[in-house]
Amino acid sequence: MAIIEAEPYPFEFDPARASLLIIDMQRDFLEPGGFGAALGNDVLLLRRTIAPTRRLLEKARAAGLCIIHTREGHRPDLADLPPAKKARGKLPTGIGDPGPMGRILVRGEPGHDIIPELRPLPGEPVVDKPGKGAFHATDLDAMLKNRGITQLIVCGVTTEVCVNTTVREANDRGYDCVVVADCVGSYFPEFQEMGLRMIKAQGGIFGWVASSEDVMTALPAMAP
Ligand code: TIU
Repeated sequence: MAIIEAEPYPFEFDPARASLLIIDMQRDFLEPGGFGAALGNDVLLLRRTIAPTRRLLEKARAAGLCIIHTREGHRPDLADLPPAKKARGKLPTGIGDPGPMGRILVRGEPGHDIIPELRPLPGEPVVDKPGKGAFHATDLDAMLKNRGITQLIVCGVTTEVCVNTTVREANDRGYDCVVVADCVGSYFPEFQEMGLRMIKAQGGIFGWVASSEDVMTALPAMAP
């Protein structure tokens, strides 16, 4: 057991029962021309998460931590795309439509891929999710339970959408979540701040918030 310095109070970290969960670090959210941009956002705001997440990912790999990646997206036939999600925003170019990185948020298209800086290694599960929460309509819960995992160290985008939704789903399923403040990003600075405050308020109503430095300090040293 190790301690992660975190808010609202130190987190008792058990690396053998923990997973690093990296949410939706996809080209469609972090590069120009994808879904994030179609929604009117400046994707550059998310890119500050890439370097610290890469450092944390490398350290977590070296420590032997379970790593799980997620991607938001839909089947090429869009059969799993709720009409309400497709219609939302009345976008001229929306989910399933052609964009500069292929069809937006469609599995198998270049924009749906995880950014090259954080590419999963063979053996690291990638969970394809049709919703904002990573537990909705996926096998993530079974994967975690099968590995005996009860603690999630959470990175990814965006803080107030897929990260918060996933943390809330995890919390209701009995997982302890630590959200890594500099490894989650929002297109909106005020949502970044409030998205983190909502997690750690009221004694950690949804979980903990820590810096990547503090998580890395608590990770065990590389096995010989
Ligand atoms: N729009 C936005 O902020 N996020 C999403 O649509 N998906 C995720 O957060 N992954």
